[in-house]
Amino acid sequence: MPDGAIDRPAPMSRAASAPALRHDWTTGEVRTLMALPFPELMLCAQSAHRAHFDPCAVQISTLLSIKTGGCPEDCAYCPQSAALDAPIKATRLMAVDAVLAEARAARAAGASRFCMGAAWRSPKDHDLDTVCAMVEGVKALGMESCVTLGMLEAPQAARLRDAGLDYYNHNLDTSPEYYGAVITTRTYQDRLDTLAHVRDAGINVCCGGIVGMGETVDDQAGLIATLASLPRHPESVPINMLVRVAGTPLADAAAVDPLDFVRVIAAARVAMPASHVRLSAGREGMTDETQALCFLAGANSIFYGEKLLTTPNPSENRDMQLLARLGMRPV
Ligand code: SAM
Ligand code: DTB
Ligand code: SF4
Repeated sequence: MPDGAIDRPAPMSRAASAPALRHDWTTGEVRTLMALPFPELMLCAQSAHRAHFDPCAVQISTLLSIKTGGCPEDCAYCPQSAALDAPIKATRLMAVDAVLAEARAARAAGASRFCMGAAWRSPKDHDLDTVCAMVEGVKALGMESCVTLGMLEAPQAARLRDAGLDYYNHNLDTSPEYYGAVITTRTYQDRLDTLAHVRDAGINVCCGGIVGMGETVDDQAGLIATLASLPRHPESVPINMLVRVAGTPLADAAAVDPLDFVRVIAAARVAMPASHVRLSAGREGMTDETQALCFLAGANSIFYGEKLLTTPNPSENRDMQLLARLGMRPV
């Protein structure tokens, strides 16, 4: 072998040789998986990851809040809820041109997907016209589009599909059992209904949850089992570490042990091996080493850009440097 070369295993033929996707995960099974010794769990996660993806590639999405604050829902984690005492100024829906200027900047910085979030319980039909124009504009820039607008009826999902929407984000957030401790203004079934409308419209589903809201490991496992038991695995699975925002009821929630967070990422990867697992909110407070472990556990997507919706995210430089240090590349 020449100097400096390493004896790499031949690249696996992906997907063709992978086991069939399962849709019958139970909470107990996921719980058992998460309780494995760390090296065993990492092996399971990496095997699943490599059967479907290049483990060195990270998908890059940039987020923009197109309508901030004043939301009628009471999600205990969210600074945008009007029911809470968080210092977020409510704004009107942004103009299409202003949104597309941000999308162009995100594309120039290296993002392949542009995600637009609105603090609504559900969109009004005239607001949906504006959002559809944004989706068309983002598509015309050659980027993938994603929106998160709250609950949707089937005809609204069809309109977004007709505008060319690639992904709809709608999180289950936690287990069915713990949901009522976090949100009282809507039900788990409401969320499942919207997910069905989006799926049936043929739009890719982006659906995940939050770790660090005081839930048990069983709740974390219950979330993953529920996601993995949907009729189609969500194509994108964002796993957020709670960003504790002053003024929200969860401002003083106990910090998450980073290794426990890595276990949730690994469980998502094993249960939904062909989905993109996004290491989502919470990276600003994470060390580079924790993020590296998340990538080793199968995370293969991040939010990129200095702001999430209302809270900070690592700088673009820090992210590009981290990926370069790990020999990984943005896609
Ligand atoms: N209003 C829409 C909805 O709830 O579906 C869309 C926007 S909402 C901000 C999107 C997601 O962001 C929530 O479902 C939640 O999972 C996540 N999120 C909100 N605040 C967060 C926080 N403080 N920390 C972590 N994730 C958060
Ligand atoms: C998701 O799962 N995380 C993103 C996106 N989907 C819309 C939102 C994170 C929000 C974090 C708190 C904030 O910045 O307001
Ligand atoms: Fe509103 Fe979404 Fe925040 Fe809940 S998470 S308060 S629905 S913006």
